[in-house]
Amino acid sequence: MKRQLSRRSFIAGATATSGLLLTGCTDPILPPTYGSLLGLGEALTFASHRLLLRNQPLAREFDRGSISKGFPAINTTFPEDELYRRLLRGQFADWRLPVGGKVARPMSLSLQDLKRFPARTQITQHNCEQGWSAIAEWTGVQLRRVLQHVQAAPDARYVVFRCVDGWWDSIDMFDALHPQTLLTYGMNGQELPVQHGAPIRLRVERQLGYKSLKYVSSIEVVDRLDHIEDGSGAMVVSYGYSWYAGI
Ligand SMILES: Nc1nc2c(c(=O)[nH]1)N[C@H]1C(S)=C(S)[C@@H](COP(=O)(O)O)O[C@H]1N2
Ligand SMILES: [Mo]
Repeated sequence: MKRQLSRRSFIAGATATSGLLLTGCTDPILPPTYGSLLGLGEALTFASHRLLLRNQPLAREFDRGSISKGFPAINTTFPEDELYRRLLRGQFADWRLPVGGKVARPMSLSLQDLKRFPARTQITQHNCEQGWSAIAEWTGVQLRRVLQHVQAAPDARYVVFRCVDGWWDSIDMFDALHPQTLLTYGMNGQELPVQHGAPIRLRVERQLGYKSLKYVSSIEVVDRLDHIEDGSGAMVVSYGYSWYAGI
């Protein structure tokens, strides 16, 4: 269901947002990269999105006929990692996904474990920051089911993902608990192909394509990001991209 935003409520929202930013009530609503001039624009976008999308509306879903004939595969399309290649040869039977951090029951999940959760299938548009987009059908488990299963701490704030090819990124709980945020193992009705991130690829539908990590190798629930890697929240920040890539 779409809700029309009146100009008045938009202005009210924007004012409230900048109010929140200005009062120094920074902690709960700012992306980890807010402490710079560049970060200010990102923080404003982030805070407005959190306000305007607070009812967690779904990203647009398409019908089967809209699925793109060719879906580009870019950046890493076949990780060079030896262990990865061995697991692939065994059809990922020995692959495990550690889920830990601020959770009551840390565990390592097999692909079968992930497939035992209720599945969700969605046809969505992937939007790459490099200017292309493509539509595909994704099947997987909602991240929120996995977070529930491991009993993520109720006050945890972010989920950090690491990948076989060294990529890492994080999302906040708002996006982590969104019904369309999936750990996918299927694409267009087939097993997820290697070039698109087998065995598990994250889908974060309301952010740009780079947040949808391929080859996910671990999940960590945290309440702060400053002690993770370089503290910026995402590998791509060092390449000039923003941590929050809301669309
Ligand atoms: N681990 C990992 N995740 C990744 C990438 C990558 O190279 N490695 N590229 C990102 C970018 S910029 C995009 S647009 C999409 C590309 O996904 P595709 O190859 O399935 O089209 O994956 C994103 N996730
Ligand atoms: Mo991208």
